[in-house]
Amino acid sequence: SITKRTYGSRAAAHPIPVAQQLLACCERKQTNLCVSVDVTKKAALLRIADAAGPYICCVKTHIDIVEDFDQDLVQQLQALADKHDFLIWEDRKFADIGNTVRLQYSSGIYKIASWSHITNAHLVPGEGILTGLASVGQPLGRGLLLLAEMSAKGNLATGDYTRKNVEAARRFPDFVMGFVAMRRVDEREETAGGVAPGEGADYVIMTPGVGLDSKGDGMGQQYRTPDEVVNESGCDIIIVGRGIYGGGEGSADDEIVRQSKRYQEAGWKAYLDRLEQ
Ligand code: 5IU
Repeated sequence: SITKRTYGSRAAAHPIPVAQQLLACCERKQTNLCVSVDVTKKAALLRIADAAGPYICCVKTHIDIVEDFDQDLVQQLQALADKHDFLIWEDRKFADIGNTVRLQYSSGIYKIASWSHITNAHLVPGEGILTGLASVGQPLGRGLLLLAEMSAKGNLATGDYTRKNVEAARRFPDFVMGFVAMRRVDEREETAGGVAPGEGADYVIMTPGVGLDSKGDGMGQQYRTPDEVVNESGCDIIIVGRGIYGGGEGSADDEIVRQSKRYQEAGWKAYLDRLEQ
């Protein structure tokens, strides 16, 4: 099964270039840590990405919360991605019809497709959302994650809805690289009976709601440890936000470095333990 394979062997065999890049980066830097940088100032975003950079495979942004956004932010973030060797994921959670998301992805102030290696979408509108996003992202070599599950208490992405995400992904094998999910939703027993087309495809499972010191945030977030996420649940990438940078505009650089190293080590140990079991 996928969980017994190394990131390096999966990278070599993956059909989607950006998934190859992500998995190869994990192998090269010995990290499965993605830092989620939810801050409202450009300088804070860049400072956190620079401090965490050596210890991560990916920076996840919410670009629409940055009050002083400009194109220079994107250029500086791309320069940090080159300097430290990580990918960029704009956590846009597209959720409209194909024609609208096509425009939201390519245009407006943010022009997400022009700089973000990875983005993500809800399947609520149906598979037209994938046709629309793929029309923009695929020619640029971008990858998409489907939101098959969520971390927050009481969320509605469960059961048949989760299964439908996996089935839809199998119909876009050159663009959907994986899922946001809490476990290996792509395993055989999770898909409706029979052999689905593309079964056996390698999906990258990226998982938020990871924290070592807290169980929740009072607003529905639920935290699990890297071992629970990677070793017990078989997810591939841990996403950590406030566990690394605190809250507000963020912790001091040395504290960001300390926490990034701590989550990198915990995530990598969980991965090595999973390979051994
Ligand atoms: N995020 C979740 N849960 C989800 C999805 C996305 O927490 O199910 I989909 C985002 C929200 C935030 C980050 O940007 O991941 C988690 O941040 P904290 O580690 O600070 O809770």
